[in-house]
Amino acid sequence: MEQTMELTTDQFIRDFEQTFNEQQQTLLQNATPTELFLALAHTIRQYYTPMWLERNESLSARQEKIAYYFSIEFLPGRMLETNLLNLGILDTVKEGFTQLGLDFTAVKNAEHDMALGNGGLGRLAAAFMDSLATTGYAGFGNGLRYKYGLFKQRIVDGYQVELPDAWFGSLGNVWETRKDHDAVNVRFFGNVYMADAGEGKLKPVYSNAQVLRAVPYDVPQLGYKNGVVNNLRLWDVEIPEEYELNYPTIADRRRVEDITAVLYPDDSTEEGKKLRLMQEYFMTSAGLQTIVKSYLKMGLPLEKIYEKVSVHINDTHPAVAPAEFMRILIDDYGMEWDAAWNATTKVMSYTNHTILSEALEKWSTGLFSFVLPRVFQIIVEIDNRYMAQMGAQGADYARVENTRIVRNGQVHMAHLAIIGGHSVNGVAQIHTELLKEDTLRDFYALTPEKFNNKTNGIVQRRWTQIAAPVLSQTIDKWIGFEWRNDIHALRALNDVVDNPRAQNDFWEVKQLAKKRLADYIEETTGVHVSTDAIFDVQVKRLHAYKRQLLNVMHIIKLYWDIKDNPEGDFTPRVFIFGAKAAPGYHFAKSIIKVINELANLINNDPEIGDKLKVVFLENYRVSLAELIIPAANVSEQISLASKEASGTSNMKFMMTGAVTMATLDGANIEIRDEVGEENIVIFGMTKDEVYHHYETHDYNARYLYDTDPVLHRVINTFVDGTIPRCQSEGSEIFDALVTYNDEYFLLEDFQSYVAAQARVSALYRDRERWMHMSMMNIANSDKFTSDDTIRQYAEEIWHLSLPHAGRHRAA
Ligand code: 8GP
Repeated sequence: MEQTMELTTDQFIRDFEQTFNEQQQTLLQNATPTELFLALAHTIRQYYTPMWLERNESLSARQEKIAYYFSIEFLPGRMLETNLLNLGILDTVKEGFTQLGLDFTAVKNAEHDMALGNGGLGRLAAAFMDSLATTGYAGFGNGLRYKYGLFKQRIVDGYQVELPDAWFGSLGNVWETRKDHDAVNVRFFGNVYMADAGEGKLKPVYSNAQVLRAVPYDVPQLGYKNGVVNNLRLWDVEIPEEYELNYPTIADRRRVEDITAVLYPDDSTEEGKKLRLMQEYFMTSAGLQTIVKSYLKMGLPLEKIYEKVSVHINDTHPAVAPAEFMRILIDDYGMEWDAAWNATTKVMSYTNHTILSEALEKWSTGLFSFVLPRVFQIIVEIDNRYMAQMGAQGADYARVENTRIVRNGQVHMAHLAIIGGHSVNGVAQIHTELLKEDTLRDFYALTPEKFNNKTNGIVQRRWTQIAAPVLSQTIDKWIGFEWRNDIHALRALNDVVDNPRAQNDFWEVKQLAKKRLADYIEETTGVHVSTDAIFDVQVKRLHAYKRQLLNVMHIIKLYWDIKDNPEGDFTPRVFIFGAKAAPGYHFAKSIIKVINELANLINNDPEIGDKLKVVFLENYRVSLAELIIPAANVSEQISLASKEASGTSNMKFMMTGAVTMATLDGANIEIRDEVGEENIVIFGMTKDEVYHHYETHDYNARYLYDTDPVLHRVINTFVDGTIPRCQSEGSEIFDALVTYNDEYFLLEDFQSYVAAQARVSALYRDRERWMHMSMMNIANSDKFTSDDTIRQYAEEIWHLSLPHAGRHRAA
């Protein structure tokens, strides 16, 4: 139901000027974009604050069930435009700025991305926050208030250099509100023993524990034109006054502040591991403590907390939640074990985001029991009872053994999340199937009822109305405005995909977006790219399984094709990369170096000219994605089949009219099902073929290298000096591909990739055919709205009902 704020341009101008004058005490004309941004943000705060208060009051008055989404990452990017769009006043504000003679774009760009996340997982968490508010469900986020977001990437001499991302800077987070009254204490370390509590009960007694204060900062999450404001709660650490004497030096304090300093501190050392475990426990414990407190305010029995509360464990980082919840119920509120366990398993649910084993966190029992002694005791008890119960049910012994929480001196966090909850989901159909048949197969055999799939989604409003305003207007022109409120109305575009005038309009839209990106490329890299070329884009974290290197191998092949035959007929291409490599991931960084040196070689070769360009855009992040994605003709989604759990950028590219170059992996498969086989370009092995290689061990990369002359030449290019200044990186790549037998089967998929790319070139030259494909992608992208994904989570996992409309909702 649509409901926008009523705000005239004149009223906005008055409000804005008043806030500005109160805050900045200078003339509007003299203000920097940052000063204007701050004043605008504060104006908006005044608009949504009454809605926020009302939402909280109405949820507690009606005793609505609330789902809490626990995640170590949230990656909202910039919030200004989203907040304006969702309040329904984006156009009014833009108009107001025009009347004031101010540059809205400069002001919007003054906002620093809120980058409290790495990539897909964090962006999905942020998308879910938006969709929860938009669908109206009571779903709140729970995470950490990092002072530094994901590192800022600079490219120096072709190498990635990591700088701190001081997003918080001196301005702080303009959207947040500190909630002192909800602060709680969190305990680490020390010794715990059980003492007699009378009536035959025992209670834990702590000695020498470190007690830290967790203080929440709430960031409002606005629903799209519905007056709903949900809450993203980010925890910060402080030293409680009564313990200040324990931290006499600044260095002592810094060690505490480290808990909320950075996302994923380097965990290659024991100290680093300890810090990470502390972060995870800190946000989980603080969140759960306040959830129980606010539940009890309703005066309902604690045993029934699952009727009003769901806790979602986003990947394994908050997977200590079931044990901590047990601790709170038993130790802090005196509940019996069985009642507490019943409540816990009904409250908890878990999403897995990758089958890569490094993400299924494990802690050594030594470290875990040192940092969290009481929680460790509880985990051991959960584990023992699990064994006993499974034994009593006659479950297969080997399976039970494989699914234990404490095993071989390690605490398996995913196992705790699964045993301690009622739901496990993957993030695309193929991924969920793989969890069932491979990664978590023993769990699936023992408790199949817990497994379900929830294919990811994206906030389509951001990727069209905010990132691609001209595309949005063109959609309006052809099918009307309804799609802006009901994304499924976008399907009406199917009727015009073959209309030559519509095709022409959408072609022009893409050209404009390409021009915008081309200008940015020239400005930031000095490389001139022609918008007549195909813009072929791969933007995502750099990881071997995502196979940026396969893309590079194809580029090398094209390079040789042109060098061999400079006069040949060639469809020009611009290859655009954006990718951060994890700071400790050496091989990924070598790939970045090679891409940059290859780019230098190609971009400066006059014989190549505009036929081929390669660009690496540094510091890929949400706001840069908003510039890049709408400009793409080709979306590279080329992970080894089975490895990319879902992908979400694939959905954003599709929605803005790029054609996907895809392996049958993750959500690519579901994209194919929506657009039809002929409107996507598929290549490469299937997951079953990949698994066949795993089973038979028959893969021989060296044989392919030796027998395929094209491959041979391409791979030699890494080491024969053709690409200057990357000798050692080139040999690492050579070794990975040939000497160490090519873990991600690039050589096997190479020829099929090259053929698929040739098909793309031919298709692009047939503009009618290409525009048909491109528009089919836009027209059928509605399936991937995170609003629908979140509805499924709300209904099928969290069992929420839609809260009644508040005062701010239209009748
Ligand atoms: C990502 C998956 O790689 C991606 O396919 C998926 O779309 C996205 O999650 C959202 O579901 N996984 C991660 O970002 C991930 O596993 N990160 C953890 C290791 C930190």
